[in-house]
Amino acid sequence: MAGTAKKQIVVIGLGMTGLSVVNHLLRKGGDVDIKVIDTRATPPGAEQLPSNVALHAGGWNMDWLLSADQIVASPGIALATPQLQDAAAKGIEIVGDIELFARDVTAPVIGITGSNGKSTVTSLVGEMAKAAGVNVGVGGNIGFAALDMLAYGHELYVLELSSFQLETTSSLDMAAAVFLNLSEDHMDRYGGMDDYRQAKLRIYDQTQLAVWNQDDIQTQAPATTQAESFGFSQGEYTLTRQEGAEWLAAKGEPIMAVTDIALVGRHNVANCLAAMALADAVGIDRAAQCQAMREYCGLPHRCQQVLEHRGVLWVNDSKATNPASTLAALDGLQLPGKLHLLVGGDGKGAEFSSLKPVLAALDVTLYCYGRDGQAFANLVSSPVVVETMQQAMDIAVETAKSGDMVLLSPACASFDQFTNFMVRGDTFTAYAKAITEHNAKETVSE
Ligand code: LKM
Repeated sequence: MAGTAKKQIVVIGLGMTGLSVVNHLLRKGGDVDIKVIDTRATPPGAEQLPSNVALHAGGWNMDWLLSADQIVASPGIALATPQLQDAAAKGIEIVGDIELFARDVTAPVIGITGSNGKSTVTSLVGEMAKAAGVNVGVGGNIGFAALDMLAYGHELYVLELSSFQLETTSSLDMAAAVFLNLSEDHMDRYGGMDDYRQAKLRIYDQTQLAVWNQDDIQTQAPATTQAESFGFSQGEYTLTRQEGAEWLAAKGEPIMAVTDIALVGRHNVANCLAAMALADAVGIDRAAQCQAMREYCGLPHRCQQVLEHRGVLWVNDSKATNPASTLAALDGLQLPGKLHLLVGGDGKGAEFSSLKPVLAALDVTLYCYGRDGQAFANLVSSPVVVETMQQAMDIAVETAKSGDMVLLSPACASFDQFTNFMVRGDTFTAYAKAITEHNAKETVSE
């Protein structure tokens, strides 16, 4: 058997990432046999799986798993899963999609992690690179899977990296990397905050430049890191005063007025400083950086105004999947009327008490829905507790008055009731349109 056996590769978890792994391995060719295991009964993307790749769905196949030469695990499956632990104990290599990307990429890579802001910084650095005329690939944990981009031979890759992706990555050489901030998230997958932080700190293991948030000491690279290091917020990339106004500054040089940034909110000023540090590291010129900061208005599902109806604003912040993200949405919010805030879903073991003082300072009705909706009910004196987001919206459309805002910023993952936060945001937007139109017709016929 030895010498003739093909390399057995088992991919765990289908979906977009699993498919990108399979397609990458097929493109590479060679003497490999690829199999897929997905514990879900109907794995997403099964219909796109090439027919020559075997799939075991709805549970484990320990024969496949334990006879593998390499296991490629989805970020959706914990390494602590007993079946994966059994494979690891047998000495079988377990990697993730980003590790496979690392082994084949030849162009420079920028990596971005953090509890919040990573998609914004990833997209903004991508816009800076595009403005400079660079053929850039932007993806990873957002948009395109990293391995799907490899086939296009970009000149630069900007990757958003989740803590789960970093756990299964060990040889990603980067030109620059940032750990933006740390706040409570994913406590259903980690033993505690330190485990979660250690996973994120892996981003600095093989980077030439470590960019960290000097307002959040937990993001600092360990003393053993070989990399050069720059700080943002405080440090090399900070704020200064120029012509009586607040300006972004890089290494002592004023760059542009904060009021010229298209993104809104104080946290986005910090995001711009981090993006500049990363862009500088790969030689993207300052004019291109500034153009992107003046023009880039942010992501869908991130505090996105979806409609205005009878003076009521409907805002989709479905991307708020942890409490700090919802806090950022509420920070500095000023309204002529009342805030109708929709929270709840899959709480991932988080504590929501940090929202209490902020809610106390607002004229707010709190709508709590989903599996962990109850966990929010003690934050205000008269919460509206319902089962679904749509039920909350039905009540909000009847009670909201001109000057009010209906804000979906749930502080939770969506997995209890939706496929992902994007589907949740699209559902919010479509349902808001439907019920406000209905509400308009009802009034006309009355
Ligand atoms: N075998 C097998 C599997 C593989 C994967 C079984 C299985 C899964 C579940 O799939 C996923 C996919 C992606 C589970 C995840 C994914 C991503 C769990 C967590 C994340 S995440 O943390 O990176 N992003 C979520 C978060 O909470 O931040 C996004 C939440 C949302 O609402 O979209 F079941």
